[in-house]
Amino acid sequence: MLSEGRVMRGVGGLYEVMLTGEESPRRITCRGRGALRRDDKLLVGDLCLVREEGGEAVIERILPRRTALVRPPLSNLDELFIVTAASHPAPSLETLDKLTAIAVHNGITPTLIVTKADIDDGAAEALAALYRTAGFTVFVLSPDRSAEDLGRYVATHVANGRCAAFAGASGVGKSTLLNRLFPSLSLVTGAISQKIARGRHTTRSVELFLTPEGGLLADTPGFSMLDFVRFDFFSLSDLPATFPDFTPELSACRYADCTHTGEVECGVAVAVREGRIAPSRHESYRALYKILKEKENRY
Ligand SMILES: Nc1nc2c(ncn2[C@@H]2O[C@H](COP(=O)(O)OP(=O)(O)OP(=O)(O)O)[C@@H](O)[C@H]2O)c(=O)[nH]1
Ligand SMILES: [Mg+2]
Ligand SMILES: [Zn+2]
Repeated sequence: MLSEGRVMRGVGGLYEVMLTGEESPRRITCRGRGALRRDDKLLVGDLCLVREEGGEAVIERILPRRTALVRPPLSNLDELFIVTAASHPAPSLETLDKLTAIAVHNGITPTLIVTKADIDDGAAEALAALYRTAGFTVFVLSPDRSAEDLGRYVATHVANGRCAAFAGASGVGKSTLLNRLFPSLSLVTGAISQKIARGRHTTRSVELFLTPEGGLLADTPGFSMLDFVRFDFFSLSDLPATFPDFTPELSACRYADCTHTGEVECGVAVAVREGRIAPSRHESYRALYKILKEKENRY
């Protein structure tokens, strides 16, 4: 008999699956059948069919995925919490813009969390203002600020089988924040290096947790780079729609085939001049345009 479950974590070729078809969720350790055994075939978040036989559990099949991300490697996400520190480590606006773009492209709602406002309150508020202007929901946190608003947001948006992840650079405080929201998790956290002001990759693997509201939430290892040359996150023609703050400005472009990278009478450029779009958003867009254009020319 096959039972339906969800892959909660992968450990050395084995997978922890939460069986969902039963009255109370049960966790079992499974191996993947045949070709599914290869590391990149199964993703945390996958819904799958499991066969239990003679004391052994085998994942027979992956059910169709709604979404699948390579960074962080997770499937079926509904929400992506993009975590950045106000300082230590310094935020990378380009990485934030790439992550929001990837989420938007996949139909995943991106939400920004700015941590470490205690280290640089001004930087935290400036970052929050920038991304609120771009239309995203932003939470600003520090040890001395209440996490109640974020807790409420998570309780309502990550419930009843909806799936979310915390993602962002190493050392920004993803695990610290998850522990604060869900004290029973007791995730390991680590100090950032004094010398290079960077995290030390304390969290090593992606793992999903069940929330009290029946949602699924993942802690993920930090990453510093989203390599659009190496990975096909999306193509050049998809790019404009991944910057939703540009959309209302595009009707003002003089040319129907405007690339929004420097044409005269470009709606995006006008919006930057008039303060509706942050210059950094336009810079990130242009950087992505250049990479995707070169990539398109190469193939
Ligand atoms: N001052 C300050 N320190 C914080 C805050 N949030 C987290 N930290 C510290 O930052 C360090 C890194 O926190 P982690 O939670 O391990 O960071 P992470 O994002 O999970 O890092 P990886 O697992 O490596 O991806 C720890 O020493 C935390 O105590 C904050 O709001 N303010
Ligand atoms: Mg961590
Ligand atoms: Zn334009």
